[in-house]
Amino acid sequence: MKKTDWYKDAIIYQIYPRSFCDSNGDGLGDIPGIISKLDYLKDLGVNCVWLSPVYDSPQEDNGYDISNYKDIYKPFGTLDDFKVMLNEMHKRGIRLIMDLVVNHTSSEHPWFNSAISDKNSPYRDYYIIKKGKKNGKKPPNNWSGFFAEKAWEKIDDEYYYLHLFAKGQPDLNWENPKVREEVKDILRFWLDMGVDGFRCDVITLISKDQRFKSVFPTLAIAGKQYYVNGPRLHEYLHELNKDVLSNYDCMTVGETVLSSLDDAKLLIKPEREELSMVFNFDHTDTDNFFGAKWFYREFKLTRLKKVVDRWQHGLFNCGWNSLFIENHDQRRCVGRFGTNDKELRYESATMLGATYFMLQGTPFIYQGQEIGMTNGDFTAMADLRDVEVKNTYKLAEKIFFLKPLIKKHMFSLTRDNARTPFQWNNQEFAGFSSVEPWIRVNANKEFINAEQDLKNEKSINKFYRQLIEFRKNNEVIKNGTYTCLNKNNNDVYAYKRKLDDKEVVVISNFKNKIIKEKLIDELSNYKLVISNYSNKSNELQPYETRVYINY
Ligand code: TEU
Repeated sequence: MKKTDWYKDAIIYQIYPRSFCDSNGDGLGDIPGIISKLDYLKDLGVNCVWLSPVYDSPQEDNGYDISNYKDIYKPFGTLDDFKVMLNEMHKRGIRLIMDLVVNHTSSEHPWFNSAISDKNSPYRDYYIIKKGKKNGKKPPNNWSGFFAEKAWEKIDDEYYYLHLFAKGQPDLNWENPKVREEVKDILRFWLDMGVDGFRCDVITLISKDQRFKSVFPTLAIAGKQYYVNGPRLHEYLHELNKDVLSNYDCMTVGETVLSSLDDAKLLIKPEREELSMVFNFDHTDTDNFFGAKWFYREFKLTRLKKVVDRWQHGLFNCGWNSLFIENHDQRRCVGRFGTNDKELRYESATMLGATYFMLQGTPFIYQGQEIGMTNGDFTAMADLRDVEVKNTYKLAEKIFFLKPLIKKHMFSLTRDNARTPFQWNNQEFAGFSSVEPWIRVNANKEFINAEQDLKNEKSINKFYRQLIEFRKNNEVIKNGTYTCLNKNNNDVYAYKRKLDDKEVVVISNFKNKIIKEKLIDELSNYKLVISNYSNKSNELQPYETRVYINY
């Protein structure tokens, strides 16, 4: 099969199945629900879907804990439903990429059950199982994971298993060639069914330094120098590529937490034959310290520009960027990056949309982003569902300086913010379900919902349609250079894309105030093609955005 670069022309919509559309009234989204909304996606103009995990799972981490890689979580539907969905997508010119979660399985996966119940099990070596220190009283080392817990859990008096995420997510042992063969087998299973690629969950964690050394000091994510971008990462990815991925016309996007631009280059330079793209988090970390979201700090536009400049220049002609401002682990973008999720919600949502959409790379839209859904309206711990926030809260209760910090930001920073039910209409359960959903519907569904948005004169969805339409077949956006026009300006983001003598210029006001912008005077011969105000003066309105072309 000849490999093509179709992903460079993709506009990818992420579906978080639990929260998208519930067809059978059990409060959980499902595959038939997704099928019923495919025309909505087609109308939006996207040509690819990234589906968060739908595999069988005890759902400790909402499906990122898989107990059977070749079946569907029953409340979401069946394999037959999945095949119908895939076919219906393809009929509409929409490709499908699956979430591939293979750093860890669920602790309810039969491999793990066998591994921990029998020391001689052939599956024992599928996981990272080690003897504890001090006759088993202490874990093998002092690593901690991503969900505010120690990384080792006891199996019996002597042994522990490694889990970099929740206890129910034991890490696989990629050193074992049999594990790698299992992963290849999973890839082939779905690719042969016709899926078009994978978003590879925490893929940079799969290779662990086999010395399993303790670290000092033991801050959050202790030991990361021994398990992020580990010694055999590139070898493993190249192996998957060579043995499986290269035989299909598919793409991969790796989720690369804690990775730099240089790390990314090694993962995606085409000649290295590893991944197609990566998700980096430098831009979503512009409003925190140390890349740790709980250490919140005020957003600053110049900081964002620096990051975007670095990645746009850094991957030009040697890799390909992924572009995103939301996903299921991030809070909603309206109200973030200095914007406003109340009276200027339309302006904020559209400004952010236009600003990232004209960059070089493949844009991703997270469900609900295209109608300007906001963070959840949580007021009590009982409203929250996510294992990460629950664990973090537990830890914070024990550590005096963390407690006030986390309590203050818990509701605004929890991943649950992105996971509230999709607001289709203003009915009791937002048209998502006929019963009380698994996580509460935001009360603002009364006025923030897809049906209403599409009727509004100021429709966020229709603005996104314009962005998508503009990008399609646009060579300047696809291949042009990127230049930031006002690096040190902390209020307005202006950048130019250029290919031969064709130019696209984007100017976005990141502030809730009117700003006189001299650059606009220089664009008098350019055509204004997209904007979120009907203003033509050189005074930018709050959160105004404009896209100009010279051709
Ligand atoms: O996320 C990896 C990851 O590092 C994030 O969970 C991160 O720790 C968090 O967003 C910080 O707030 C991936 C998935 O996207 C996530 O949903 C899973 O929970 C996680 O892997 C484990 O599979």
